[in-house]
Amino acid sequence: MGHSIKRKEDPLLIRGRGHFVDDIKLNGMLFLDFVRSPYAHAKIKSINTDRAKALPGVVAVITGNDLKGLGLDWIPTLAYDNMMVLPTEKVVFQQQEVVGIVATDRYAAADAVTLVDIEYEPLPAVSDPFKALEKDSPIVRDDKGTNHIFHWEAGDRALTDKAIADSDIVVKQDMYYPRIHVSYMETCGCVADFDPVEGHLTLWMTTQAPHAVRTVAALVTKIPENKIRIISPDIGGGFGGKVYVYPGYIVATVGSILTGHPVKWINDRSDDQPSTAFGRDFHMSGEIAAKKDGTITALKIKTISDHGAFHGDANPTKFPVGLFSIVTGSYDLKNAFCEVDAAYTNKPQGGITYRCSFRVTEAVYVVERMVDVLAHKLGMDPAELRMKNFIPAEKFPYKSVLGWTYDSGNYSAALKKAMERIGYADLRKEQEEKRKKGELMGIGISSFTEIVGAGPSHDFDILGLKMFDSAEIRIHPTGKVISRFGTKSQGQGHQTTYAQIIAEELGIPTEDITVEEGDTDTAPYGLGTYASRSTPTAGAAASMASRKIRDKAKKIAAYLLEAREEDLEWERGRFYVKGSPSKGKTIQEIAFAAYTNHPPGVEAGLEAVDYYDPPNMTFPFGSYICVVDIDRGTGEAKVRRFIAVDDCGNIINPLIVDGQIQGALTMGFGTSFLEEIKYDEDGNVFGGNFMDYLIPTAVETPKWETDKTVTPCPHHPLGTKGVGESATVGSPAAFVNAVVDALAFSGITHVEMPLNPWKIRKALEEKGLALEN
Ligand code: MCN
Ligand code: CUN
Repeated sequence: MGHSIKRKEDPLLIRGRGHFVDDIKLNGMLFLDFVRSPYAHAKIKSINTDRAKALPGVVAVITGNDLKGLGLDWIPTLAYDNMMVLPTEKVVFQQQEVVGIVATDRYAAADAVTLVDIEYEPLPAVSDPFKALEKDSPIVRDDKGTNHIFHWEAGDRALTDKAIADSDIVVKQDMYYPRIHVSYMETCGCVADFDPVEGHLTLWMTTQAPHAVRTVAALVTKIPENKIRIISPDIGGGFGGKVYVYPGYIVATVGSILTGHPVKWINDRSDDQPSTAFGRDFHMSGEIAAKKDGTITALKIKTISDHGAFHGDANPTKFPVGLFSIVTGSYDLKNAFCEVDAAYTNKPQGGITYRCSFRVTEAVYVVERMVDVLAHKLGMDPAELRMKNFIPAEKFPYKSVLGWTYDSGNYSAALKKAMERIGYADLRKEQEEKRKKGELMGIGISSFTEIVGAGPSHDFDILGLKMFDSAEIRIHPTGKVISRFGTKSQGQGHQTTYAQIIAEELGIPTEDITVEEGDTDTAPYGLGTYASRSTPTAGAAASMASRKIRDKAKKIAAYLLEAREEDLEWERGRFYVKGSPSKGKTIQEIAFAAYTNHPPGVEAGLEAVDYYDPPNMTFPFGSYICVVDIDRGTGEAKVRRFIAVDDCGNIINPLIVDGQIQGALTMGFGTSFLEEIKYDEDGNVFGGNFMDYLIPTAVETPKWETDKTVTPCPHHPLGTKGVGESATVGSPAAFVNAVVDALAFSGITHVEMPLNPWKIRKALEEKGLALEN
């Protein structure tokens, strides 16, 4: 632990020897493609599949009515809603899957897609959630009769209103967190192989949560759970988008059942981007109040959340908006209130993806932006305002006014370190001088607090499945280890870091430890990888299972050494007799004895399983500082420097953590400057492919500087906290704060993401700051 060993998974991947879903080729395998809706909202008057069926190579054509016969035209989502698999009456978003074509090869399937004749009657669509919540809005979901999904609130509204009324200064700011797509390298897909003789389904699929999917599949299809095997092979990025269940998985399975052949479905990019789950789409109105000296007295946030046509969030909390109530962030606030109203619109489902920690992205963005807006209003330095209001280090564990118990933190230390690294005081002087010369430069801070690691099972479940996670460790006679986990890496490096945890606990070299995940037939039950939960849950389980093995190893060692257990001492990888260090047995010798010479009364073998239910979430945090220079001609904001100081407690592998942070910063950068999916009034999608959805490449991406502080988690067996999403959660506020900081002197209080040159140029023009060509 604490060593930057290279990732064990990489040699295979970089030599092209990975095993992704599309690498699976089975005898007689067929291919599935979809006819998709050109309309956002339309009645289906008729579907004629004759021409498609007549095309050579087409084996089956599957419509919503076919699924209806099987009770599979609608299925439950992970958020207690239902979603259409294929429509029978109307379509509810553009690019929705309408008819599935199963053919002998991909090309025949794609050709047949163009031969299905569907008569639509377009209906008025609603793509704006505010309009969706108005009385005369078109209704997206006829089964619900309303576009209002839920109202949710946290905190004391009356006390917060009173604190706001009693304060010296109040500022308000509206802000929109745009709809974005994770754009993983590998699109979603599966291979479904139903064996009619055994009644057994094997489903290789791009899912982050194989066990949960299997249980839900068993309940929905009535195929017994022991006859369903879900395998998540290598996954080319998930980022939350692969927790959701998509029609492709179900129609491929039905296709295999109907044809008796394996069926493969792989989304094209331009199918995937506009139809799979998106992130964010949160319209927030913030209000923050303070005393003249900068003491923050209250925070109030009102939000309209756009969920698209189905509420499908894989949200393991009892709160419909995930962990948004972490919105008081790093600040010691006495009064806070937040409320969210969620709407159905004619868009695909989503909201909780894209390294979000379940709406923590939105919460951090709004509080970190509001603090900056307040600082500018007060004429106070944003760093000073933060320092003044941080939860002091000595107040941990800290109970927030909205109900969370933060485990540990030292926020001022992280901010101080970031300020020193970047030379904050000098930058402020430089900014002042540049402004006199008419040059625009801005400095943006974000001091975020994350909440990850779901979770304590009393508060966290998916459809009743409790959010623990698991590790199973088997030591074989020669001391080599096979370990299996209920989580599923999509690129996070679990094969390496779990091996490091076991190595730390048992002193067995990492190269002797194999880590397996993602096969429901072999791995112990677990809820999967998302919410940066793997280290807090399955990582802890790896520790606990190792310790169980150590307890048994001690018994065997005592027997072998003819000593009493109490007289044995553990050092990494070895028990020895107290006082005579040369008299000892290595873990490998003990493993061999466990199968060849185990003590009477002790079971043979050396293995353990642990299901770890964490006592609390983990609360990683950090302070990021961004410096931007703005071109008054083009409106381009260029990130000159970006320092990220992260604290995720004790670190298992610094190299992997740095990789996680740099990757997540790049995604935060993309969110802030480039990415956005938009819809026009009729629900036509813009940004549904890589021609007009911009993601950062190595060319645009700034050079990240990273650093850390270490505040161990008090309740995790290794003192670690999760980290996978921290930098995506924390960084957008730093980028936007930097751009607004450059412009604030002119009275600009906010510019919406993505901060493209066009938007910044427009803001400059409005204030007479733009240079003419
Ligand atoms: N780690 C560590 N020390 C710590 C904390 C974590 O060495 N103190 C290591 C872990 O052991 C693990 C990695 O860092 O190898 C991330 O751990 P963790 O924070 O527990 O997060 P998860 O493994 O649960 O990954 C989920 C998280 C989420 S929710 C998204 S979204 C995301 C992310 O990880 N998706 C990713 N990072 C991603 N990285 C890649 N390459 N691909 C994705 O799809
Ligand atoms: Cu919110 S994206 Mo991650 O939790 O899989």
